[in-house]
Amino acid sequence: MGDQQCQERSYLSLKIYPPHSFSQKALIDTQQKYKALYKESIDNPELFWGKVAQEIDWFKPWEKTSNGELIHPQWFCGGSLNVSYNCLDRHLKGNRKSKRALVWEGENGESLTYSYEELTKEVCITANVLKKHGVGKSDTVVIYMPLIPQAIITMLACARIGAIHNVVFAGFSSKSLLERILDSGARLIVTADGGFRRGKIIPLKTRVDEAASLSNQIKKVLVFKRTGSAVQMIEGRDYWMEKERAGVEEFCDPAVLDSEQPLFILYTSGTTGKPKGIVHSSGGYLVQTAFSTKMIFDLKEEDLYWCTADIGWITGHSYVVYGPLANGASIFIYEGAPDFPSFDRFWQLIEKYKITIFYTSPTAIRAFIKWGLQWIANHDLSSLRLLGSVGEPINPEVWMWFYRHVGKEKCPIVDTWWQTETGSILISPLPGATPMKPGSATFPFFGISPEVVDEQGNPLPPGRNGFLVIKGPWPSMFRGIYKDENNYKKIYFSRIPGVYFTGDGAYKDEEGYFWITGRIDDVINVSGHRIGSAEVENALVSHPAVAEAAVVGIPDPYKGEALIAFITLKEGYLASTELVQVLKDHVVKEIGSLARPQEIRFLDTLPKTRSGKIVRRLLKEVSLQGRITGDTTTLEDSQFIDKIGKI
Ligand code: 6R9
Repeated sequence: MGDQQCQERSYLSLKIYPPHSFSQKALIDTQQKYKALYKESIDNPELFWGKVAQEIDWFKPWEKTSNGELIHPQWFCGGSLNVSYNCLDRHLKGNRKSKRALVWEGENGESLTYSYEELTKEVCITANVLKKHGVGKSDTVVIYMPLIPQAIITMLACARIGAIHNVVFAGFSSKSLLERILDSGARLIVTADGGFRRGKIIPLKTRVDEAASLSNQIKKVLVFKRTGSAVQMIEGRDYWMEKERAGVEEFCDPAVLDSEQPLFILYTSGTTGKPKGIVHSSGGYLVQTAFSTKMIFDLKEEDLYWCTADIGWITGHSYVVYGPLANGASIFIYEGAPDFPSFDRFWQLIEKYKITIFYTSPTAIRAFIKWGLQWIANHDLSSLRLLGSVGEPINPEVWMWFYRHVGKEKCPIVDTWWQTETGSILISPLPGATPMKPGSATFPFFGISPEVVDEQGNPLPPGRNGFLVIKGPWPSMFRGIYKDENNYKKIYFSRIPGVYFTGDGAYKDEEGYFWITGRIDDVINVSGHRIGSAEVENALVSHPAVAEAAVVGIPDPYKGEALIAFITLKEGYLASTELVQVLKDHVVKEIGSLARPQEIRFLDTLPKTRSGKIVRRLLKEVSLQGRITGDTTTLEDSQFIDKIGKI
């Protein structure tokens, strides 16, 4: 066993208690209190969530807390509310009118601050522009933007009028964008002329033009100015936001919406070749994101909270925008990458703005470790009081580095496990109460009953790895896959009936701590982003040289997992380093740079079962060990094993 592995093992038995100074002021300050409230929440979920829901403002109170269903759940039935009202207007009544709602820094160093009053006004103006362009309740609006305040303003503007936003991450290609536009039925897109990333301009409007040219579904494009780069504007279709906002009213009445009104659709990768449009509600989603933000991040009025996720992902929806703003928190967002123009960009920002809560990903932390302590040493990070991690399992030694060098051993770390589908965090420490174990997401949040089970759904004893499932519904649970009822039922509720199937593997230790071991399906987690093997395979096969493709994920010291593609070529094509480059570029063009394979390997045949299914498991083993140990009796081509051993 190597030194590093030895160290990892020794961290596994480590328990770190929340610093006393933190617990003293925390909302939940002892494990006993957590346990008592948790028991209450499980014994009587209706009563529990009913109480929690009173923390948000309802235009009309709900009649029934929930319909009790796991499949097609409904929460706060009969109630009506407006999510943007809850994130904005209600704070104006109290003393938060001039409180900072949003602080932003651009990659080029520009900075902007919006008070709650200013943010409300901007949201109203944008909502009125959307209305002027014909957007109404339940219409879908695609948002394809860099991380600038206007992106958040547009999300809230949709929420204000009951339109359903579909945010597409700015790193996705025009093809991926088009796929999401078509599936969600959007006729209007909100974008920017471009965004800054590592000194370069991401040509967002050009990509929108490409997507729009391939379909006549897109009738209107509203464009914010960010980079000032020249863009083509098509008369009657494209409009500058700056011009459109002039002349609209500065107030927009928040629409009175049913608790179950969809708030947004967000696409995420699954095991099929097509991303799934995950649909979230208004009432249940807001109640649980607001409550979990308050409890898990132990929010205080003076906090300046920075979650580094992009709004293109669920973390950006729940823990950049809706959860914190519903609590009247001050949020910070940054447009650029952590390594530009220098490796200490994030530390500069924490020091400059006196950030108090810093929520990021294991991938980012692994990069900080790689760049070295010299980048962090000269910065004053004493404003920090709480750290968080999300998106992938965090290695214990990466956890320790974060704890020591960023938190200086005085900040608890909340390792938060959840998914696009769950809407909010389901397993996490409570920072003032939970004794932490580096690498474990620890215990379930209030109202949540996770279990580790075998293929038949039987609970497994401590230490045994199995499937992570969740028993019973919770308010922020997704309401479906957009226009895909079959897969909704099949993927999440069929394999083990009666529970929600997460697609993750996990085990519980003797003390009941949950340890998430990663995906058990064909979803690969690269730098915290979910990528479906089948999507990358489809992209590869769409190239004329490729006959067949199989994509697997292998552990990567920096990205968590890296993509390895195995391909067979069509007649007349020869393997070469040039072709490798061409194929990598092709995937980037088809999906986006996040799906670029790290390696492409050529084979003359792919391993298949007798029924013709590619056995990715074998390819993964080969990539990892250079040899095959698993069961191979169902393989069609037994020669394959000899062949692959030689590549
Ligand atoms: C929030 C988010 C979900 C998948 C999930 C799991 C992995 C997320 C994790 C974690 C271990 C954590 N994941 N948080 N694994 N520890 N704290 O990331 O949503 O993009 O839908 O990804 O990410 O594998 O199933 P999403």
